[in-house]
Amino acid sequence: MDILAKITDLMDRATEAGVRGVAHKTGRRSFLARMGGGLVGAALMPVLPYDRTFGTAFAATGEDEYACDYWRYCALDGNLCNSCGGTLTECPPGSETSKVSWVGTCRNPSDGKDYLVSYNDCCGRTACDNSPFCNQNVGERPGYRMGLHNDINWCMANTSQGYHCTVAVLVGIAE
Ligand code: ABN
Repeated sequence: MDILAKITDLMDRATEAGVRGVAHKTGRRSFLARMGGGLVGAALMPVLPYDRTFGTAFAATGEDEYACDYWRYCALDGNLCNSCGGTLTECPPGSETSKVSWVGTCRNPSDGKDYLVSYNDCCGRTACDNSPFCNQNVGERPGYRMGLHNDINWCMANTSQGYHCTVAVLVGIAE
């Protein structure tokens, strides 16, 4: 075989290997596999949770979870933990959740439903001064109506009773 024939043979082999590689990647089986994956993904799409209001519920109500008039705080008497290094539902570092709490019923303006909200105080630190002291009283009654009054330090049953702030945890839908 002369040198020209050898070069041609080499080029033939390289081309064949390349074409086989492409055929393998874009072959019928891999096409069907990708189609199958796509179909399963498309079938699952409707059951995945997502904000079906596309953010308009929040925009429409203008709710601000750092303000005392946020719907979930309708019966919250205390400092907002999300302004004190915690979140809406979690105590700031160094404080612990109260063992007892006050439960209010608040209407969520974005779906019109009434929710049970547990107001737990966060205990074991001095009062947080980075938040306004909120005093919202939907459904609350004067102090002589035991159990219906929210102006109480709920850290009373904890070892460390210093009051820091209050979280608002959704615990159910009111029937
Ligand atoms: N639940 C908050 C709180 C703490 C101390 C006094 C009144 C209210």
